[in-house]
Amino acid sequence: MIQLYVRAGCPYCKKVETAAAEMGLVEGSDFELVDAAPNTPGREVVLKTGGKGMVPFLIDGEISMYESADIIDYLKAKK
Ligand SMILES: N[C@@H](CCC(=O)N[C@@H](CS)C(=O)NCC(=O)O)C(=O)O
Repeated sequence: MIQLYVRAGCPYCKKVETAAAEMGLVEGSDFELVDAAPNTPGREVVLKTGGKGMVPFLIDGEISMYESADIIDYLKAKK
């Protein structure tokens, strides 16, 4: 399943979450939200996979990306 790494208080994360909801995507069945606040296991995955401590971050199998606009485009295309 697509994993979307986010943290509380991140407007770019909220933008992606809102866009996903507007597309009709459902958390838990279409994608999984993972807390990637500093000092969490989710943040470790983001750093290890993408090399930067930045959210939102999407992982879908071998594909990963940081930019919220890219993530939204990816979700739209994949839908
Ligand atoms: N251009 C990026 C900006 C992402 C961004 O600035 N994210 C902030 C949080 S809103 C961030 O990761 N800051 C570092 C941190 O949270 O540790 C996008 O549109 O996704």
